[in-house]
Amino acid sequence: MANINSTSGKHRTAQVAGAGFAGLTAAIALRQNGWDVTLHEKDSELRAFGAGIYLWHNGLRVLEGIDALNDVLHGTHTPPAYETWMQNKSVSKETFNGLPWRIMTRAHLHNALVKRAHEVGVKVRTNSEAVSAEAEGRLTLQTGEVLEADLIVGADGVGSKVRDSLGFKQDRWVSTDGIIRLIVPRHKDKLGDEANWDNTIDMWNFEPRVQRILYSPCNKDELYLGLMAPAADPRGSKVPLDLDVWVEMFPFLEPCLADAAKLQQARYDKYATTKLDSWVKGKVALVGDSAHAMCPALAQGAGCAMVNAFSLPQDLEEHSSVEDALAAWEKRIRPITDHTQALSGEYAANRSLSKGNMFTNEALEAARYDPIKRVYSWPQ
Ligand code: FAD
Ligand code: 5PR
Repeated sequence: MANINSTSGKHRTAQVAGAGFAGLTAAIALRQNGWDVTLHEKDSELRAFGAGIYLWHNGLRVLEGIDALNDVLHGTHTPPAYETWMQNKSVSKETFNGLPWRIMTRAHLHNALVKRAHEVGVKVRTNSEAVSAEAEGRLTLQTGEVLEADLIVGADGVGSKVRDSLGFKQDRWVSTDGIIRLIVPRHKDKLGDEANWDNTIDMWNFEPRVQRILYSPCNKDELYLGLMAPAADPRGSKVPLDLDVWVEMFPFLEPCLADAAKLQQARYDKYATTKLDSWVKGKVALVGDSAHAMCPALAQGAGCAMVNAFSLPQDLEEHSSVEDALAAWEKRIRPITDHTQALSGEYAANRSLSKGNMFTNEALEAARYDPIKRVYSWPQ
């Protein structure tokens, strides 16, 4: 088996920093390929932050590859269409040629990954914060403990300490539009009959002010709301919600908005983008937002992160040295992420999704990729 270190005959070891979608996927995929994996989470427990998430064919295929798909599909939703409205009028209904996609709560996806990590034998350490890494294969924890491994994975998110300790050249920027993300009860029976409330509905308004709601049903009970307004708009960006300003623009969503306004822990977040000269240094690989945080317009940040994480053991199987494997991995898989990050950033900057019908073949590039077969497998 290629995952047995030929010099010592022992299982190769990986230390993974960060138990978000990227770190969990990397840990499970490596473990499934025979690696001895320890996953470090700085928090006191493994839990998901944020509200809802879209996964497309690429991310769903990763879940299939790590044997977590059936668990995830139960209790999630594929809308009949992805609809776009401008000033309350429908401008497009997209169905992506049958390309699989799915909406779920972040907690649901995270729970399924945590369950799978335990099943395959990933060793999980909570209250374990990584502070730095070295290219030779060392991870240093906040406690001062230094761990040596054949592979270090920095999956510690947009503020990555692993990344920053290694001195990559980085470009980082933050958007002018931001978003409040919440899960609320669906209240489907109270929403009137002006829409198919099982659809995704991306509701844009430019008049009398810029305000948008991305309406995303996650299952029969839970609704993911993304409430977008420019950071410069004090009422639109206020948390907890300024109920009047949202109900005035979206009166038909009042039952859901009233519940949303009760959520005291709501946050307004701007979009962060990070672009690095390289994702790899020696035996250290960066995966997920630590390497490539992107605007969410194409809903592919986690999808790309999961594909990249799942791809790591594939390239590690094909090269005798970890250093060569990581260089090959970045060369092979990175172009999809770079392209998606660029187009997502362009869409966000120009508010392009408001035009409708923007999920072109190009925009769906990342979604069409099949990480198991390692080819674009859609349209079939
Ligand atoms: P994180 O989720 O940030 O996880 C990092 C983990 O590491 C956390 O658990 C953290 O506590 C831990 N940690 C941090 N520092 C350390 C440390 N030093 N040591 C140990 N542990 C540490 N993507 C999609 O695919 N679909 C979508 O629909 C979608 N919608 C989005 C909507 C918005 C508004 C935004 C902003 C993003 C969206 N994304 C979406 C992107 C997606 O959320 C991220 O790309 C993804 O969650 C990144 O996962 P990650 O594991 O890299 O990072
Ligand atoms: N799509 C999704 C999303 O969550 C956001 C956007 C697009 C699924 C942000 O919440 O355009 O900002 C977007």
